[in-house]
Amino acid sequence: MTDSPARPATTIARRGFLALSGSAVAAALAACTASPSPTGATPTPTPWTPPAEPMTFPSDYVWGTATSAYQVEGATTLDGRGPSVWDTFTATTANIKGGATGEPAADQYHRYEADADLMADLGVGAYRFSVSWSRILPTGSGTVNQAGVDHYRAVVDALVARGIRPAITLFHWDLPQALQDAGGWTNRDTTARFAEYARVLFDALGDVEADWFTINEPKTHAFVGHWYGVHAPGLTDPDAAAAAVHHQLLAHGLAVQAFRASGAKGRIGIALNLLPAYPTDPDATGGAERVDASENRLFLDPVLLGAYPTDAIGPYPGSLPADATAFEALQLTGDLDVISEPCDLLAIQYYGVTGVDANGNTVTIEPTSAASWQQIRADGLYDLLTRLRDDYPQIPILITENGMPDPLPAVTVDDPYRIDYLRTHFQQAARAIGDGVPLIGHFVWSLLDNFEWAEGYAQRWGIVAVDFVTQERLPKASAGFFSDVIAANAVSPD
Ligand code: IFM
Repeated sequence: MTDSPARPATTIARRGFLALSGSAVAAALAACTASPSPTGATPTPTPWTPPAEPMTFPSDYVWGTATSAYQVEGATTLDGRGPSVWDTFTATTANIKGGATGEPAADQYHRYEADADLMADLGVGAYRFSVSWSRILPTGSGTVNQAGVDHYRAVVDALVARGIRPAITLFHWDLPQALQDAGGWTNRDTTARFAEYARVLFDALGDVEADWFTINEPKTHAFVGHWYGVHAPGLTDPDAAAAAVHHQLLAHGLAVQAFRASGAKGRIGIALNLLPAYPTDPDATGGAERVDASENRLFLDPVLLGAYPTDAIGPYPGSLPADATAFEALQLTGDLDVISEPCDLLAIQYYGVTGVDANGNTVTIEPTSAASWQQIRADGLYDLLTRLRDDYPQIPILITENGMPDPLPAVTVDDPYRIDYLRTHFQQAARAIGDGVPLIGHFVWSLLDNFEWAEGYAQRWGIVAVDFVTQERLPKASAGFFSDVIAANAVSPD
């Protein structure tokens, strides 16, 4: 995710629709789309208070923390790594707050052992990290860089040695620049290159019991990177965004097929950022359904139901304003069968909600964090989870990101707001489990303060602070809170 840039204004004069609001961008940015039902927008939550006794989780519930390669690794030119779109994008200093780059980030390339110790001390059961594609295949395809493979083998071994389950994301937005030069995700061939890359990793690491995530937040990468121009590769073309949606989803399906064919151990799924959309009044229901379609169903339906929704793309407020006919033309026979290749789990990333007004514009209805796109509402998580239970039944759900930034850019270890955020979200997760949601685990974003994309180092999302000069790790109060929750496998009312 990123801070909320202004969504490109879309005025459709012929039909007289209004320009889209900037807050619609925030909605799309919101790291994770909730999936409203195919039949309607998310209902207004009913008030709920936690029980007086601690709420316990299933004995095999997974508690984890998460990061991604470009955000924490640094070492962007070491050991044969090729350049990615984020190296290119950050080279233009105006793209990123403070002119920051992914160098040195949290230097985890060199510090993964110490970070694994840190997680073991906290009692974390799983660590979600991503692999840098251009460390494995420096030009995205062809000759494998063994040093890159060896690095991730060492990371996985360090985790397993401490009893921490690896949760491996294949693509967290850092496309090799050479593939971008050939059209990136607008080029169908990138899907075959992704499957090639995935096969290398399944062969190299598939002996380890792990969770695999194909694509992280395809919505954010498509919309923010290809439509808003705020993330790499910095395009401002809704049709490119639509192509990036389809091709990322197709790449996901191809990788799932490759996973099955490889015989790799573990489970596989896709990580979708979902965003519950609440109509602000009865006239806003239609607009909220369109926001739901573009934010949530555009990703959930093809993966889990094998069909795209018909109301996600087009010249209407809340929709992705691309050419729907051109989007259909990208879909070749059999694509949706590949995209809906059965997964073992659905990974969801939840940060908050959006309101939608009678004009179909997204609006702020809840307090925001330092990330202006983030409207915090804990019971939105419950609504999202129960909606997934009802509309996409029987697939286990894993929350692979959930968290908030500190209010100020300075290092702090005193973060009562984050404790409150985590406590209330854990409560809603426990509530959902009690109501039959097959939720199997919860990862906090993030383990460490890190490079927050267009925000550079100005937004700190870690439960562990990082001094980016000394690389010292300083656990925040929320890390202690999280550790206590893990130890008890329960969350108390306050
Ligand atoms: O930092 C991001 C992450 O890369 C993807 N999900 C949202 C996080 C916070 O913005």
